[in-house]
Amino acid sequence: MTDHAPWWQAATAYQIYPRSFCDSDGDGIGDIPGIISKLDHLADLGIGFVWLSPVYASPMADNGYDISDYRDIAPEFGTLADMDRLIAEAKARGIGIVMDLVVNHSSDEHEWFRQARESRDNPYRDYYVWRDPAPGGGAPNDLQSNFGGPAWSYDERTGQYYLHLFDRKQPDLNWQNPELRRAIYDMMNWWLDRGVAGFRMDVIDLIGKDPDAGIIADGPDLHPFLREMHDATLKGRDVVTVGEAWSATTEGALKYSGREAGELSMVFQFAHIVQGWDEKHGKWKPKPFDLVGLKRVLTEWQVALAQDGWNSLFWSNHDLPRAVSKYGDDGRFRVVSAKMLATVLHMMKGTPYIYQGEEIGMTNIRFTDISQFRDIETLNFHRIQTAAGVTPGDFLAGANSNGRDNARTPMQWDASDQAGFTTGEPWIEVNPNHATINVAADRADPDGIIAHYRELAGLRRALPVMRHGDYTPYLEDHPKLMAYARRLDDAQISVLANFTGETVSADVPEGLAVSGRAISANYPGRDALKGTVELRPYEAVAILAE
Ligand code: TEU
Repeated sequence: MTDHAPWWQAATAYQIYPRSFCDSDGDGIGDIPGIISKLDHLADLGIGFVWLSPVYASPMADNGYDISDYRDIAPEFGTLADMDRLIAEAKARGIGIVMDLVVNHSSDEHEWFRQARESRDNPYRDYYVWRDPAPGGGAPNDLQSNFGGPAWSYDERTGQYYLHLFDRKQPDLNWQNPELRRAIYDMMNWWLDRGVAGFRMDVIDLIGKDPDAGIIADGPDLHPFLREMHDATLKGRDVVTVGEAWSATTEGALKYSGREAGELSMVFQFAHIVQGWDEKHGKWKPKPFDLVGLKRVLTEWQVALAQDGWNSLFWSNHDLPRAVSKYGDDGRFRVVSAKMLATVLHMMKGTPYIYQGEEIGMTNIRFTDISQFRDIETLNFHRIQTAAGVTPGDFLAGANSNGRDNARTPMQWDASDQAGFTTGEPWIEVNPNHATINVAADRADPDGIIAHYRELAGLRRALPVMRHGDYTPYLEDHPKLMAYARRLDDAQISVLANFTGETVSADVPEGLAVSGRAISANYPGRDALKGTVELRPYEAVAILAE
């Protein structure tokens, strides 16, 4: 199995949010030429493939997750020629470009939807989900949008409601229509023929929905559609596919990513993230960090996908807060805790995803006024929460702790005015801490966070035990430490990490005990785990048995 394992199991992935990565022309918005100018940074990190958030033509209601033309590039990001150049330049550095495929919905400005809303008998009408008003008037049912408010909007002209599980500018596509499905597969093949290395599939667990029955995620047609898609597009191509699936269970993940499933390479699921959200108010209400709960979920997934299927490993993405602010310490112990999080995550089994800026320990931003936020989800919730009487202070606490703009402040390249992101006015504020937290400064430090990530990517390529070893957790009820071992044949890696800013002493459990070589560490001088150990603040060590 290890010999014939697919390339993406040895790869480290990197997510780029193009709007916030690098601006080449001074309009304050990141773009494709900007990305090309930074490919050496990714090559140096040892990245195998990039998940590129959407760059397609879009009115940008949701920063590109609302696509108006699947076969063109948004002018603020560049041109198709730029995209071809990005694919080629990345490939020359051994990096694949994975496109974000947003096909649960399109933009309301897509030609399909413009046509569809013309008349009830327009040939494109059935590309979207239309329903008559309820018998007494009003929406067909009480389905709610993920961005707040009803999931149905009324179309005056044709007298019906259309479904949108996100913003009203993001009408849901009707996957029940075989012509729509064919049009999507053709478009996917068009990109694959252009040389993309695969797709990250946005909210793919929603495409099999049955809105009349109130079934949204994991609908009855989900897996049949994915198998059909696979046969029509992916089959026989050596590409990677990552399905975003908030609803996935461990059992479900095997349906998507099992060897025989014929669907996707892996799912990108959020059980470990949601575990940290408030039961009632979700992410908008901060909840104290619970390491035991976090470990329980991580372990559950490591164990369930040990024999078959494949995990995505991540702390953060463009929808989530910054890892070091959420799970580490973004003050005094920022650098060591960023490295600790990297070691703990990358030593697990799966494909690790670095979200842009994580490799330099970028932090959440603290906004003090609603005018500073840009995200459509946050702005919608602000309206709803304000109407419901939530105080500005409580709103800000929630938005600053879990809001999506945290991940979207510009990439911090250097200490200059706008962090080297743009020569113009950035579309969202640069974090003031860029004066000290930036790529140039971190890179200049041989002990920097970048160096730590580079090392981890190299180890993943080099060590079969890191890619394919099984996973055994230790100290599962310990509230401050995380511990696990990976084993393959005679090889073993033992990982022990302190999630607090205090020194913690612990007795090393028998199975974890090891002596050998520290292959990933954030403090010098530990080459064994034995007897009683004292872990320094946020210390993490991975030891390869010798
Ligand atoms: O996100 C899916 C999604 O459900 C998010 O709205 C999520 O609930 C929220 O952000 C929690 O933090 C995907 C994309 O990743 C996101 O950027 C898009 O806005 C969304 O789909 C719609 O395309």
